[in-house]
Amino acid sequence: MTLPLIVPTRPFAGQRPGTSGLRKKVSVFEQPHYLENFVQSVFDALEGFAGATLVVGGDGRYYNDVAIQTIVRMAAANGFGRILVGQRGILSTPAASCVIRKRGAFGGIILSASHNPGGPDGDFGIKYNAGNGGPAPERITEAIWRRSEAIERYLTLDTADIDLARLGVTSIGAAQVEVFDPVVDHAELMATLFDFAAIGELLRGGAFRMRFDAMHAVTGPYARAIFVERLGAPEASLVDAVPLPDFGGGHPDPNPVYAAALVETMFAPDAPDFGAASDGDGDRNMIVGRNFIVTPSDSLAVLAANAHLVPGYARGLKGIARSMPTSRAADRVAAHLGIACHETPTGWKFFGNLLDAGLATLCGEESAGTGSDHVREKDGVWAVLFWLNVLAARPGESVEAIVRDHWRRFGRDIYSRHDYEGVDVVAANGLIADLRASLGDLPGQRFDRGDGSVARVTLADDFAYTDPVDGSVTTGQGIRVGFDDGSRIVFRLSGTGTEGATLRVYLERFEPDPEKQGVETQEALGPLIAAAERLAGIRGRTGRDRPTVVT
Ligand code: VG1
Ligand code: CO
Repeated sequence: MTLPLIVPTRPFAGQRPGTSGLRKKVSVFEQPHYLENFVQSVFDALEGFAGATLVVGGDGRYYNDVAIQTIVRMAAANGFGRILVGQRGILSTPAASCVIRKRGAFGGIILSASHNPGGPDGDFGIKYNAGNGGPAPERITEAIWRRSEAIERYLTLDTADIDLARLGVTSIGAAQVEVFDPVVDHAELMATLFDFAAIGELLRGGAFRMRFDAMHAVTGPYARAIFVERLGAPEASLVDAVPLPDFGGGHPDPNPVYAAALVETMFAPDAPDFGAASDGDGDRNMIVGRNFIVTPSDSLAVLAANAHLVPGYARGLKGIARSMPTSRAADRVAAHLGIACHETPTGWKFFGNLLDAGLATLCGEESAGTGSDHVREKDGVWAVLFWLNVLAARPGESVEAIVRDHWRRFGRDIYSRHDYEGVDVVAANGLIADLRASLGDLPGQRFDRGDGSVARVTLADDFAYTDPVDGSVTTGQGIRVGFDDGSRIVFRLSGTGTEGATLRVYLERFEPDPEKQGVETQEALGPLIAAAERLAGIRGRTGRDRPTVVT
């Protein structure tokens, strides 16, 4: 038997996981021992996995295959008994969550930088998911980071690469490595939740056309297996459905800026009825109707309000959870249904406890993430199927009609996020620090509402969260400024970028009057945008006169 090699190493600074794992430039990960140090720190932060199962896979981006070979050897050397690897190294984030749960694995390692660009000059990332299938909670990610600061050695094996293309089991050291089909388990789970007969009828009928843009990222194979092979949608419904290591040079972030091609198709005269896209690792979703983009916060609310039409959720929702910067649209549905709506910090890791404890069924984030208790990650293909199921159950109603009807019933939370990417780190930190310092002075301040009336600040704080299940406290999660007319501005810095800082400004205003709900979003938010500038001095501090991305 091959004995583990003990390789001496020294710590790298900065191996602290962010909103969703450790993300760095590929060139950073390519440094000798960099990946190994982090992986060993993960294993050192865990206990009790001798002989247990580890799931490994990624979004197919550049360096995915190299990293998988390294991780497999290290997992075997560290005493895992069985290592499950997605064929060709492919495994979407939600599918990884599904497989960890279904196969009773101890945990999993997912290689992805999600919506960040890939390729030799792009980004790479790695995250650990626990046995519930969800992102490691902060208790574990902080332990991994502390370990990485003191690491002196890692364990590996001197063995040949495994063949990632061939399904089946091989031995390495004392461990068995199983290369498995990455789409089957997830597709089977989807079939238990949705009315595949009704969706299939809709997609095969000819009167309804969909377009799914996989952005050359991981969802291509999942979309083909489900929409085409199981549900009978024409092959032409899929675009950019072959995963590429550099995502075809694109930015696999499903929003109107980076998925402009899909938006163009959906706004053309002969547009399909339904459009959708997913991101690098398949956990995000963008939903577009004909001439109509669905705001992710609205999408969560619409799905919640229509969940009774979907077999997997027809028995009712236990609760809803949304990240703090996500609009309050879902809260209104929760109130209507008589269930709780939990407000968590940004990042899916905060939903895990609520889902495990049965306190929430649906979860969502404004960043195009929606999911449920079927796994412990957000799930792009799941969200698309949910929408298709709703459309099948409300025949003749378009995506736009369904959303407008929702606004009429619940009111419209007019919402937008402005991102300032690649901003100077010192300037961005200064902006947030000064806002934090001014919180005490804000309540009572008056801001012009744009129609001659004024709104007063009623809430100004730095969001902190106490997990209702384990009591853990997370602080510093974003500056919230709330007004007496229900409007809100949130400022926070991204925890997923790799270059400089990204400032996110989240803006929302409630419009209950159906007569006024047709307004253009940026126009309707104009006074709030001006208030954000007055509060934070964004232009002067960042040197930018407009956001990089508006969603
Ligand atoms: C962003 C989003 C957040 C999401 C996270 C991971 O984080 O805002 O809602 O959970 O990405 O999504 P940040 O810290 O950059 O705002 V993914 O698809 O990258 O796993
Ligand atoms: Co993602």
